Amino acid sequence: MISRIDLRGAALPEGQALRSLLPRADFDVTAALKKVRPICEDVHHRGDAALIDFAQKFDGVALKNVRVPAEAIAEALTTLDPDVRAALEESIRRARIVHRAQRRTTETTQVVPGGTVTEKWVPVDRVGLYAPGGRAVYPSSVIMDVVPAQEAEVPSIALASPAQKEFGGLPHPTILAACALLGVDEVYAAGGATAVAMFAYGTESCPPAPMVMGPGNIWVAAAKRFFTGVIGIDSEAGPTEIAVLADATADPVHVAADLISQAEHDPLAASVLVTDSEELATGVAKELQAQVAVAKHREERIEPALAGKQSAIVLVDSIDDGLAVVNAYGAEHLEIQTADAAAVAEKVRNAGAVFVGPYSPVSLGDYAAGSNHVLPTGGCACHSSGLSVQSFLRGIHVVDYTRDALAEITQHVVTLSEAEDLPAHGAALKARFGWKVPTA
Ligand code: HSO
Ligand code: ZN
Repeated sequence: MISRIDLRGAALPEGQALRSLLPRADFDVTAALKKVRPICEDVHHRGDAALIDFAQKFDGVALKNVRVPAEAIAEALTTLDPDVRAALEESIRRARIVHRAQRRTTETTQVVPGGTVTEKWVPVDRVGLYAPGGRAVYPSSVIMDVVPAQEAEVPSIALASPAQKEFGGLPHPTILAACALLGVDEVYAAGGATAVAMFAYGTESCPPAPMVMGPGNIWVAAAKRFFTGVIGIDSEAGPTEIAVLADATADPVHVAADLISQAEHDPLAASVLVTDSEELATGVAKELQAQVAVAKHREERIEPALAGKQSAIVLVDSIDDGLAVVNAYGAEHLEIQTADAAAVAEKVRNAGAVFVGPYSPVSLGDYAAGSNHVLPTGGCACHSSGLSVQSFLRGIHVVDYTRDALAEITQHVVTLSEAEDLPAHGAALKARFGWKVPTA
C-alpha cells in the first residue's frame, strides 16, 4: 500500500535535487486562491450577510448569529464529559508551562555611553484565531492557538470555528467548552476562507483583527495568502506530515502506529519512514497492512494517505544519509527512533517539531506534551516555526541617544548619507550641531 523509494548505493544528491526525490502532496494553494478571492470580496462588501449565506451554502446551516452567545459557551462547559474536561485541562496546563517560558523580556543594550537601543516586545492589539471543524473537530487546536496568544498577553482574542449543522449552527460544543476553559468569550461560527475574511475585514458582529492565526484546510491557507501583506498570518498550514527516522532498533509496531496516526487526518496527509534497515522497512510495511485493516478511518483517509504519492518508505545507506533526507524534507513532525536518538535529534536542522526516542510519539505532541501542534508543513519548516508566544509579539526598537553620543557618530552618518546620495539624511544630524540647514 505504501511505496518504496530506494536511495541506497550511491552518494545522495543535495538540496533541491534531493528534495525532488522525496514524496510530497500536491497542495495547490494558488488554484484555491482563485476561488477564495470572490468569497473574501463578498465578505468585505456584505459583512455578516455574506457569512450567513456562505454558512448556508458550504455547511448547510441556517445561522442566526455569527457571534456565539455567551450562554452557548457556558452551556457547552456544563454538558462537557468530565473525562474530556480533565484531559483538556491537563493539556492546557502543560501548554501553559511551555509557552510561559517563551515570554520575552524587554532588553536594553548600551551601544555606546549615552546611546541605548531597547527592544520592547509588544503583543498585537487583537488576534483572530481559527480552529478547524470540517473533516474532524479540533478542540486541541483551540488550546494550541489560545495559550500562546494569552501568554503573549494579546489584549483581544477572538476565535472562529465552522458552524455545525447538528448543533444548531453553533461551532462544535467541545470547541466551545475548550474556549470556556480558556476564558475565551469572543467566538464566531465561521469556517474556512469566510472566517479569515471576517477577521481581516471585520463585519457588523466582528471587529477586524490585524492578525489571523491557526491551522485550517486549503481554503484557510488560500485566504491567508490572499491577505498576505495586509494582516499578520502564521505559516500556511497544509495537510499534516509525519516523518520517522528509524534504524533497526525501532519497533515496527510503534512506527506503523505513528505513521497511521497522522494519516488519520486527511487523505492528503503524508507518512514517511526513512530507514537504513531493510528489516525495519519490511516489518513496518507488514504492520501497516495489519493495523490499517481494522483502523477506523481506513477507507476515507488512512488508505489514500498511505497510498498517495506524498507517503513512502525511503531506504538509505546510513542514519547520516537519513538525516540528510529528513533535513531536505523539512517535515512538520519528525520522530527519531534510533539508537542514541538524542544525539541524532541534535543534528536535525529542518522540522516543525522533533520527537525523540521511543516514548515521544507525535500524538503526544498533538494533545499533551506541552509543545505546540500548529506547525509549518509542506517544507515550510525550512524557513518558519510553529506557533509560539513570539508569533503574537512585535519587537520594537526604541532608540535613545544623548547629544554627546549623537555628536560622536555624526560624521559617519553624514558620510554614509552622501555615499547613498541622500544628503538630507546627513543634514538632519548636522543641524543639531551648529550647522545651518540651507533654506530658500
Ligand atoms: N497532528 C495535527 C494536530 C492534531 N492532531 C490535532 C490531533 N488533533 C497537526 O499537527
Ligand atoms: Zn494529529
